[in-house]
Amino acid sequence: MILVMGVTGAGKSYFINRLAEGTVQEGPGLKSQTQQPQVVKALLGDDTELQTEVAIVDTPGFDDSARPDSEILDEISQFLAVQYLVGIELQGIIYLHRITDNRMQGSAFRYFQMFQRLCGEQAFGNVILLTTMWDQLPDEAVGYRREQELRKDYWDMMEEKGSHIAIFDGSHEMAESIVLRLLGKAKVTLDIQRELVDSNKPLGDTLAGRLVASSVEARLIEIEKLENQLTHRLQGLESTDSQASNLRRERDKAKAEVAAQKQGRNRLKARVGSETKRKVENEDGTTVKKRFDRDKIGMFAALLGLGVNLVFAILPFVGF
Ligand SMILES: Nc1nc2c(ncn2[C@@H]2O[C@H](COP(=O)(O)OP(=O)(O)OP(=O)(O)O)[C@@H](O)[C@H]2O)c(=O)[nH]1
Ligand SMILES: [Mg+2]
Repeated sequence: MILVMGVTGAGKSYFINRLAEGTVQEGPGLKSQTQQPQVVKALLGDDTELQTEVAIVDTPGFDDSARPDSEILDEISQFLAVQYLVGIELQGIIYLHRITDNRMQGSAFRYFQMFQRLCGEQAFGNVILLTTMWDQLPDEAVGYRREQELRKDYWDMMEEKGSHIAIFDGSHEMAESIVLRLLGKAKVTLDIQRELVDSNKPLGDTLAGRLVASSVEARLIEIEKLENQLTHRLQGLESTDSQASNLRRERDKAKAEVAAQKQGRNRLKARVGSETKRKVENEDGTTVKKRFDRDKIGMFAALLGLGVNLVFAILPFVGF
């Protein structure tokens, strides 16, 4: 299995569609498009006897506007726990970053920090850090300068520990060669998988979860303060005042985010490992195992309630 990760709009679905046209939905990049992980199944090799199955998983990214980080981490951790428990080999992670972004800030920075902790240093050798959207730059030199900054501030340290850094040119050939590069690697277990499944830690006690928990607390303080300020301002206005309806809309939005952040904070208490074990064991004994027999990828998708999009072939398998 190979994961495609990165913040919303980084080009994850675009990358997968370059591998297999039309398998996942791309979005305009402003609002998160991939709400749930999606699985695309591929066959490697041209000899039907020897063909191996691999799943490429399109994942949801952090998004400043729509969903709390904790909800996204919860989702990612659930499929990582299932993958580990079902016994699917994880060969690598493709981490995408838009070169058109001026600086690593906001959700991109939070996500990257979370990503490093989720993997753990021992898994960095199975990571490809890939910059996207070079064709959207007004001047390539800007891209090379940004890449240098990214390397100096964040990526060099991962490269030293075995990550590979590359530029995605948007082509089918390159998408395929990146996948093949990872498929040549030994399987890896991520830190968060050991923490959740082997140590049965609550999500919020894992290294990645602790980071997300502290950003949830900080955001809650900020947004509750805003909600109170808006409520206070509304109290001084007549309900017919033209300003009032705008303020009320903003206040309701803040209120909804407070509720969503609190709900996300609760999910950080979940013992995702044992929840998943229960799910795998229960389902395993009955329908899922029978239905999928030795098709672990099918079982993975069924346990998570995900669709498997399409089977496509990566050829040739030899020569790397
Ligand atoms: N020109 C160009 N457009 C790209 C590239 N990568 C992505 N896009 C476009 O950018 C937008 C966002 O890309 P997606 O692939 O949907 O982003 P994502 O990472 O899947 O985002 P979420 O699903 O929201 O997490 C889409 O309109 C893509 O077609 C690229 O390398 N070049
Ligand atoms: Mg997507």
